[in-house]
Amino acid sequence: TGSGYDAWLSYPKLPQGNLYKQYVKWCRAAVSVTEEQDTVQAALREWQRGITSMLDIESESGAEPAADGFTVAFGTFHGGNPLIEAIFDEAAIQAVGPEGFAVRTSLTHKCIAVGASSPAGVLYGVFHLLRLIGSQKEIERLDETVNPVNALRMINHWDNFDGSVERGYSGRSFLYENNRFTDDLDRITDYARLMSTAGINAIAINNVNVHALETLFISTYLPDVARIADVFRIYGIRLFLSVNFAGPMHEGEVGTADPLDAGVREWWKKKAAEIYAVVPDFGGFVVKADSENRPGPFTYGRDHADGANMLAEALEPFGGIVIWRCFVYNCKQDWRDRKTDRARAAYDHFKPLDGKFHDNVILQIKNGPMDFQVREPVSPLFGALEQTNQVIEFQIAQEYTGQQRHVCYLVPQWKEIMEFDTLAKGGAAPVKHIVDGSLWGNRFSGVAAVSNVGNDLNWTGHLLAQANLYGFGRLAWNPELSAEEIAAEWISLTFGTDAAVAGVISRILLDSWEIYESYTAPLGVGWMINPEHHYGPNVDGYEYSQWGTYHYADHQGIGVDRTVATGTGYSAQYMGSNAQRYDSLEECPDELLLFFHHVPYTHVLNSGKTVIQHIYDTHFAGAERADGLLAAWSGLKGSIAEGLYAQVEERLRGQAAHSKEWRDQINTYFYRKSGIEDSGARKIY
Ligand code: GCW
Repeated sequence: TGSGYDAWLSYPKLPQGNLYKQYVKWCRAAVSVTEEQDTVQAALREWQRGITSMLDIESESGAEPAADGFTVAFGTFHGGNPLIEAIFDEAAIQAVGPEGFAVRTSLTHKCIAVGASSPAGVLYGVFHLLRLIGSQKEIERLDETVNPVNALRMINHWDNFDGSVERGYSGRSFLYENNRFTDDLDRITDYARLMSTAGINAIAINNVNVHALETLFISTYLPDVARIADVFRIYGIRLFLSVNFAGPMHEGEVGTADPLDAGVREWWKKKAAEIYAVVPDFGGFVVKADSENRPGPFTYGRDHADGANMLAEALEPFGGIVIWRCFVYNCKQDWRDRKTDRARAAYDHFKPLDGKFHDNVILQIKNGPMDFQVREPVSPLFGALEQTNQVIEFQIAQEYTGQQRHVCYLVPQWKEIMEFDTLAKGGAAPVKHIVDGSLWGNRFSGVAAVSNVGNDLNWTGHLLAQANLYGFGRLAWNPELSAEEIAAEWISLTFGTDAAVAGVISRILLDSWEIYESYTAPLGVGWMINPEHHYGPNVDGYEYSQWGTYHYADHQGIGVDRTVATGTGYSAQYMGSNAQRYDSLEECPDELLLFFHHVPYTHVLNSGKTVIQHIYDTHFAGAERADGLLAAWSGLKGSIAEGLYAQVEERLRGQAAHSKEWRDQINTYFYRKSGIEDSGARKIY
């Protein structure tokens, strides 16, 4: 305790009181579990761990019920547990989907029962009950059926075999070290516990940039992969691998990677068979092709459908899927070229291929058209693909949002994106209904995100970044949960149920994205960061590079003209009134103004301020509010475990200082460029 290692499974002791008595009454003595199945047994262990820690009582499986007869039971509906079979009738069972569960307090049977169709559902249900107890909810009248909204709830690791983590901000990999798989399966088990209790059911264990040795994960290293899959399986998680599109050429086995070449197709089919021989529930492949110098079908004059379908054919007999990323753009641009627009790229590449993909291919689309900036519009591909499976890709790793040194609770951002109405099918088509498959009736769909974990003792470097990891899983499970509810859950599971403590931490989390945005990138412009490592302010850091990442600031104005009349025409990739709104200088929302328009510094925003004054004001205010985060946290000293307190204090102190550097770099740059004074006459260096 105090390290943060247990995260949302730390099960803080609950205060004595009426609820405590209620919990003890039901949970003491026996728990009825009759199935030996691994996942059900894992659920039992979690249950015992949870109530022992929260309530200070032991509960044995199979022991006699308490003298007064109260008990808890869990299992699958047809798993042979008489209590489960007695409590759930056919109608209740019908309402539970493959991964869902029902939880019911039966006064007749004096039993709280968790029933599910599958062992994984039992695990989710048991954790649900633990969460209810951990957040001090009544359990005497439970009658709920809970099913995940999204079928695929996936984590993508960007871990490399050498132990480094691309865009990793919490130490090194806990999967690999020095080109070997880890022997520490205990940590992998704890990781799987964390992920499954957050609702995750799929994990790709290696970086989408597949280097030489990682190319061999589907051959030489398969036995190691299988060991990890064995651990994940217990927790209802399917393992995926990122693969190298040029894999067939790698060991000189085939002279090409052309997806239409018979030898190449055979090679992948053989690989698939070999994989499924040792990992029978293998999830499938994640593919980054023709993207940032990775190999792909373009080399052979083929398109992405040719590439993805070839892999899909190899996996189909085994029930595997291909997750094909849409992060495809020209990364060798010249900044003088104002026609090429990276924001357009995913849509331009993939919209014409709609309907051409096999039905076990899923396109994975980043939430925005650029790259996980603190503010971007929603990718216009959402809504545009009517006949293609798709998942949205978020980034839990805070590459552009403070790198887990600054607090930035991202759930509110993800919520906003999920709620965005694409206007597909003529309206009321929010992103959440596209990615859950309901709008177009897709075979596969869901939500994926780049992980933020590493081998730091607290997993995420910044303790508060655990809220993003937990929050992603919860939101993937149920996009209707609010950012506030998710924060409250995470806080009580991590710190306990003291209301004053919860109030402070919740405020910090909920304000943090806005604060980070205000002292970093103004009005949707993005990219004002140091090249390569992407940490810290550098207004022209990416201005003259080849990556397509420009703000075009000069002495007169700033912003990217993406309008139809005079710009790149990107705004027309949206549907209906969205296209008009973004295209219009007057109607474009302030926070995205510079994403869509190039304007003079004196342009007046909808807020009534000029662009330049907005830049000054938000940067002064943001840096001040960063001090406020530290001050708020300092008030918790003595009220939470010292170890947890201290590690966050250290980060918030760093953030407060670094926010001043952001403020000053940005304000000075624009003051010098524009020559316009701050109306508040504050200090600009
Ligand atoms: O944002 C960029 C990152 C790369 C990453 C790439 C991607 C894995 O800076 O590090 O590569 O996105 O998503 O493929």
